[in-house]
Amino acid sequence: MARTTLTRTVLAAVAATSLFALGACSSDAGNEPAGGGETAAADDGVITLGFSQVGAESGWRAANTKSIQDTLTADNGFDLKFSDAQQKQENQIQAIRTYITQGVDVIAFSPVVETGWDAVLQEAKTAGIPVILTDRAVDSSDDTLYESFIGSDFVEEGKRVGEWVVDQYDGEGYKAVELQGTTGAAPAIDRKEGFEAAIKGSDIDMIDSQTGNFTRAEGKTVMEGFLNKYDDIDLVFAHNDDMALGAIEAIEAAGKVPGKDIKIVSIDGVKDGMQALADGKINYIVECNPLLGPDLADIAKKVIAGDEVEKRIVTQDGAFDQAGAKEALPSREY
Ligand code: GZL
Ligand code: ZN
Repeated sequence: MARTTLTRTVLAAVAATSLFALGACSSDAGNEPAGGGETAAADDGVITLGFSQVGAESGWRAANTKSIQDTLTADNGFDLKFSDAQQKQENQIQAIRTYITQGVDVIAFSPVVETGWDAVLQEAKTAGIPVILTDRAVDSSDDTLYESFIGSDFVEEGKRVGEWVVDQYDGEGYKAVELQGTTGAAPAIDRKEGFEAAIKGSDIDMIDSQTGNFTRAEGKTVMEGFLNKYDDIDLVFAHNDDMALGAIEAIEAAGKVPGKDIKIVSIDGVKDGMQALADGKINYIVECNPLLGPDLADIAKKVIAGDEVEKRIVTQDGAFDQAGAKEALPSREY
C-alpha cells in the first residue's frame, strides 16, 4: 500500500513542481497560472502542514514520526510544522490552536484518545483549515470535522491475534492477562474488543487486564504486578510490542521462560518486537504499519488541490509467527 502511494506521491510532486515551473514561466508571459478551486497554498506551491504527534512512547511512534518527517519535505512541496504532545491531549489541542493562529494550509494529527476533539476541530473548520487524521480515530459524530482518516483497523488486529491464540491454544485451560494500550485510545479500545470477540467460546480465560500505556517501562511494571498476584499465567496479550518487551523482562526476572512457560502475543511488528519473535520470546505478532507519511502527503495534496478524497484509508497489515519473523527481519523497513 505505502509503496504504490509513494509512487503516486512522487508523480504528484513532479507534476506539482512542473506545474509550478510552468506557472512561473507563464506568469513571466503575464498569464495567470491555470487552476481553479485551489487554496492559498497552491499559489506559492508550498503546502504548510501543522502536525500534532501523540508523543514518542514506542518504537512504532518513532517509525511513524520518521515516515512523516521523511516524506513531508520541502523537496516534496511541504513546509512541515511538527509538535510532540508527550501523550497529553491538552498539548495536542494547544498545538492545533497554534497552527490555526499561524494560518497553516492543512492540520494533521494522531489523536491520543478518541474523545474531546469536537470543539477544536470546529475551530479549525471555522478558520477554513482542513484536518486529516492519521493512525488513531476520534469519536466525533460529525465527520465533516475532518477530510480523511488514514490508519489500521485495530478491531481487525485484535481479532487476528485472538483467532491465532484460539487456533493454537484452545482446550488447554489457558489463563491469560492483557497489557492494554493508553486508556481511551482507539487502538486500546478496539484491539481489546477484537481480541475478546475472537476468544469468546474458547476456554481461554482472561484473568486480568491493565493499561501499560503503550510503553516498555509500564508494560514491565504491570507484568511484575501480575506475576506477584497469580501463580499460573499461561499467556500475555500485549496491545503493542513495547509492552510485550517490558513483559519479557519481568517474566525473565521471575525466572520463567517467555514464549514457553508464558506465551506472548502482540501487535505492531517493530524491529525489536520482530527480533524477540525470531528469538522465540514472543509467539505471534500482527503488524500495524506505521509508514503513513506517503498516504498523508498524497491526501494533503489532494485536499489542497480541491480534489475528492476517500474518507477512510485502511492501512494493510501483515502477521508473523516465529518462522515468519526470521524470514522477514532482514527486509523490514521499520
Ligand atoms: C497504533 C498506534 C499505537 C501503536 C503503539 O496505530 O496508535 O500507538 O500500536 C503506539 O505502539 O504507541
Ligand atoms: Zn495454566
